[in-house]
Amino acid sequence: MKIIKMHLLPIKLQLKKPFISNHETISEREITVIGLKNDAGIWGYGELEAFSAPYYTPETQESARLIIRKVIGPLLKNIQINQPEEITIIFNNIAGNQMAKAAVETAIWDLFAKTQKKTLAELIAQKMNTTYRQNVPVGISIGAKSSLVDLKNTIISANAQGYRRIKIKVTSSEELDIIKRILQEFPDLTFMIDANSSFSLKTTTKFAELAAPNLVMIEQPLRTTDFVDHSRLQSRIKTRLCLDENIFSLDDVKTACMLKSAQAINLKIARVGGITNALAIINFCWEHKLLVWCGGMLEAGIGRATNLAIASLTGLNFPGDISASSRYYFKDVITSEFILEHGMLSVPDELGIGVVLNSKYQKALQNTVSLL
Ligand code: OSB
Ligand code: MG
Repeated sequence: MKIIKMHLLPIKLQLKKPFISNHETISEREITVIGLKNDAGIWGYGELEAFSAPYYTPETQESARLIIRKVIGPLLKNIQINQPEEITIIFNNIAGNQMAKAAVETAIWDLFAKTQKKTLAELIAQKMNTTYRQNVPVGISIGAKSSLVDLKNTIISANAQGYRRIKIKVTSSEELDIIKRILQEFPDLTFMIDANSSFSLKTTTKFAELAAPNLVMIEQPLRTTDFVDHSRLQSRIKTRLCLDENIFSLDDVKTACMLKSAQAINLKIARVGGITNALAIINFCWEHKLLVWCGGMLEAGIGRATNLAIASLTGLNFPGDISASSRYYFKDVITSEFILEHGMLSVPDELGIGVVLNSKYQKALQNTVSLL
């Protein structure tokens, strides 16, 4: 197929509650919807997941849109694409800018799935020589809280809603005392903590005391560029470490594996430059006994649908950070809603990503000028 049109629509969504991590507090989520039209008249959609400011990763919504307009768009012009993987080979010539690449690449996967009259979940499972699950068990990520009472209530509510695993953000060593109490008070729930790079090797002295059967991993305790100190820390504690901010590519996963920096990988399609790279990472992790699972970054409906398609893979069994649509936003960009039932979200059965942009945004997208 050939891509004949590319439209970008920046959108701002108000969060129900500010989401607090060590990097920043997000009250308003800016995303960009990417619409690609192919030569058969089919539309594919992607979501640009960079944040507005460069704290979690170096890219921003503005920088990524610029790269899409100036670098990625021209690369798409007049080329014949026979398989979605071909585009990754071309995009991998661009250094960094993984989220810009992923926004366009995921839209191309959506196009291919629709062309082959498959759901994206079906196409991905087929590429991986496996099957997919119609209902996907999911977990929740809870932003940092100012009080123990607030944190406890949020945990009780998340559990009542059915989430299979609860991730709690931590930003300082003092908060680990609170986590220790939580682990003791809720022995039957499955927890993990995410430090978003807020510790140094020196401030991790309390980590060893946290070891408990209901704490399944500690995500990204140390600096975003570090593999060596993570390895030292992992060798000192029983609890598995998981890397998030460090992982932009399969090479990063190989580094983590060789250095034993972690035993788990939080995989985000956007952060690794798209679905093709994500699948290569999953294969590597499965071969090397690293626990790999699908992370999230406050996605709107298109990104959530894309995550769910990959999370549905049989074998990717650890519950991902994929909440119900109602968790973050008052109003989503798509016409349908992902509803949590028995701690699971169901994979849409319409073709491709299986969700549709609502009419307001569909019109607005069509009214933008094509960048091709
Ligand atoms: O560290 O996994 C993270 C959100 C934004 C940026 C980074 C992270 C997160 C989350 C939320 O933890 C996951 C989600 O529910 O989308
Ligand atoms: Mg994280």
